[in-house]
Amino acid sequence: MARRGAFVVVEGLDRSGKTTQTDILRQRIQEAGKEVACVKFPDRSTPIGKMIDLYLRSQSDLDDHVVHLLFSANRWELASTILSHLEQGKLVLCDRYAFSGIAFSVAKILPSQPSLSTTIHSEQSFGKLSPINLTWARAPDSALPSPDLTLFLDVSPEVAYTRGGYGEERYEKADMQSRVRSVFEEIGREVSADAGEGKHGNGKWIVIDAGREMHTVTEEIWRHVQPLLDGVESSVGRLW
Ligand code: T5A
Ligand code: NA
Repeated sequence: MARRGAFVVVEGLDRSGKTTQTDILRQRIQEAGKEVACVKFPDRSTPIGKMIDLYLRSQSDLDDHVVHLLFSANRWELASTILSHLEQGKLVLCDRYAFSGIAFSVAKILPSQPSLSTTIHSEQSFGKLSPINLTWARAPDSALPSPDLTLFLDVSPEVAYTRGGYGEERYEKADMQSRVRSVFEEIGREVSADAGEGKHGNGKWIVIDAGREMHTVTEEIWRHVQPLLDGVESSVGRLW
């Protein structure tokens, strides 16, 4: 079987440097003579992406469940494009993916000092509508192409706060960011546990300390991506 391209996702908190690092990585991959296709979520250019953009800029208000489904639909809009790039042997580099979808939606319901594992798995309802828990949040992204590698750019909300532009959009508040970080940690533990048990479903999860100098972060990312430049033998997995 011909080798397909690798699917690499870059995740992290707001201002962790995802876009900066994916741009550098794209150039490096091209300099290495390999084909690369870049995607970014949310993709604000599609009709659904435009609704998300209005919401993020606080120009519209939407129910949390609705927003969650829009973010997921935005990924489904590009799912077949991602698959065809991979089949053509291109490495797909993706700035945020379903992990962001879960982390941000679930973080909204967490108390500031979360007793995380009970809260995010809880089915209980304390309002008119059930709050978004991990099980519900995962469902709409189920069966999307799963990444071979997710690089989680970890940065403390305090460091992120000092970086340009922080504070302009809906979720860019320190308490929200630390809750998002907790959910990402939980997701990372689960993905790593699955990989450890030999379930390849959701690929590998690597935490990168993104609070360091830009070029140090770049070099560490490159060490993980370089082995994937010649593609992957196995077929593309599906999420969860
Ligand atoms: N969201 C997203 C959901 O709720 N559900 C979903 O399903 C998805 C996909 C918008 C929001 O949507 C939420 C999450 C977000 O809150 P976005 O469009 O990706 O998501 O957000 P952006 O505003 O484009 O990007 P971020 O804020 O996440 O920033 P990046 O891409 O992480 O950071 P970047 O590269 O733009 O860098 C930020 C600044 O830091 C500097 C850069 O020069 C820049 O000024 N910087 C560094 N400075 C010092 N040291 C380093 N190592 C640095 N790296 C970068
Ligand atoms: Na970005």
